[in-house]
Amino acid sequence: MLYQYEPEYISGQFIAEQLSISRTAVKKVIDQLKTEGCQIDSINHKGHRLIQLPDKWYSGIVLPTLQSQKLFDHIEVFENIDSTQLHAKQKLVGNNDSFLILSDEQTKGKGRFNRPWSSIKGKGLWMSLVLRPNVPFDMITKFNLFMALGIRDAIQTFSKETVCVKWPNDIYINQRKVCGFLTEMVANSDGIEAVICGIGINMNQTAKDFSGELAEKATSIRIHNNDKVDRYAFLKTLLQHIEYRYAQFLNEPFSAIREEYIAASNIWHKQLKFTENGIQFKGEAMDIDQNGFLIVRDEHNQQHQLMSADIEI
Ligand code: BTX
Repeated sequence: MLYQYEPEYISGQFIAEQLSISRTAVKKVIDQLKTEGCQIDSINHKGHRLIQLPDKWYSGIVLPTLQSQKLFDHIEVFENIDSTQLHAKQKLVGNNDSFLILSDEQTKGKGRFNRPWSSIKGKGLWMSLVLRPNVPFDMITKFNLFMALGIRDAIQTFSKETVCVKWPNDIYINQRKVCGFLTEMVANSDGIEAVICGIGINMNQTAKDFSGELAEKATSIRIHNNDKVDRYAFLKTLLQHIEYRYAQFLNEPFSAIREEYIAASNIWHKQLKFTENGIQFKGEAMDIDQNGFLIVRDEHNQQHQLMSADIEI
């Protein structure tokens, strides 16, 4: 309620009436929120006003914020988890639900090929989305391409600088990675049972939060925004864009977004290092074909069609 009424004051009496609880219970919860780091201004005879939230997901705000979305049935919010992706994979068994898993922190966040994904507490958006598209399993590559544009568009609305897609799994700002995502699936001979899209977005890190190799490689939305990013506003925007792109994925071929995807990509006109199936070579990205495969010309002028590769920029 404090978030909903911000920046107004609301009285303890009003909160108590709305929630059918006692004023003592309201006071207890407000005190607890303050110890958790919520900055709340409480004035006698006037009430309480939210000044600032801590860097934490409150399900009481996440749920109403995402109320209008139609992508999934339910949401689970954690303060700490090993990996939202691992948890999502356990939770999808034995049901047909679509759902979202969010956590403030991951202790074993994973990227592709089991690489570690840095997911420090309260700074990023670490989430896994389980969807149930009724499509053949070779559509998974196409799914990834649509998601990339959805994530790119959402980050762009919060960034002063241009946000690019780095085929097939990353989003970049100014040559640095702001987001990595991966799509895994559970399938049988009839098609896909579930798609699990794990998304890691650096939202509110400052430069000093990135150490080791990330000091050179990573960036956050905040670094390209005037201010700290409102995590709830960003989550809402992201899911709106994903919902739009998911509907597009279900109804249209990749060719419908091909030009948009090519224009959003940051891999053109430079020598790059590619690794696919353990084989490395240097070359130049030439095109993305009608199926979303990357066409590369190597140093020996040979052409390759890549389905999913690692690219060093
Ligand atoms: P990736 O394998 O393309 O990226 C991993 C590489 O990115 C690492 O080797 C490291 O160099 C770099 N890296 C690690 N952490 C960060 C970071 N926070 N920002 C920028 N660069 C980083 C991309 O894999 C897919 C990542 C998906 C992560 C999400 S988070 C929610 C979900 N749960 C989970 O365990 N994974 C997914």
